Amino acid sequence: MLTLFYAPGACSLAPHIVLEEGGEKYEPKKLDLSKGEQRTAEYLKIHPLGRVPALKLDDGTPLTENTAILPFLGKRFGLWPKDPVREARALSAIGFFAATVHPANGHIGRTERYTDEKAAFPGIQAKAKQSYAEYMKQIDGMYAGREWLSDSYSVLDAYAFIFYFWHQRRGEPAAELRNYTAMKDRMLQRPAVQRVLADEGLKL
Ligand SMILES: N[C@@H](CCC(=O)N[C@@H](CS)C(=O)NCC(=O)O)C(=O)O
Repeated sequence: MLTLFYAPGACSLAPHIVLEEGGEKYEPKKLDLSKGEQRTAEYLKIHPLGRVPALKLDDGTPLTENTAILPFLGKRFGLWPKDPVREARALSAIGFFAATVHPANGHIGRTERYTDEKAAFPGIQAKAKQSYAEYMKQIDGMYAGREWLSDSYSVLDAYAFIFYFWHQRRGEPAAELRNYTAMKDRMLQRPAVQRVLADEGLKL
């Protein structure tokens, strides 16, 4: 059985949704990041960086990083494109989300990781918010004229959903992202998404 280590409202929301969509029995293990549960000696053996998500595979070995976890789960549950070109495009989107969009969020919320100079925080945060807003527009464009990022619902949509949620949670204007907002509304219709949001105590 798969085990997911997750924290409410974190980027682990994507694999959490995908596991719930998959319909297989899995073990969800909630970590409280504010209490530092991601940095215990026991958890660091699973994820040496002390982050979520982490997935324990059927054989008990850990898998970290959304870039690996999401394609793995997607293939297991039929939420990943089979065609080689579509798969390459899916990897391209995952790379963009993980290496560009998510780090911009980190610069806003975890600025201490990027400089020791407190005086530099506001400038870094302002620039990162600006970049993040640009990325939101880019993702909005990726959804133009389509329901889902790939040909059908896939792990990409669960991943994209988080960045919209974070943007909205910061009080940024999200409704003007019309395609992205419509996708978020489609996500909210899905029973698996509803169950995960209830479990994580999140409201969109
Ligand atoms: N590149 C990693 C990022 C993981 C990550 O930064 N997770 C955050 C939550 S979104 C975390 O665990 N933060 C806890 C901490 O930094 O102490 C991935 O995509 O899996």
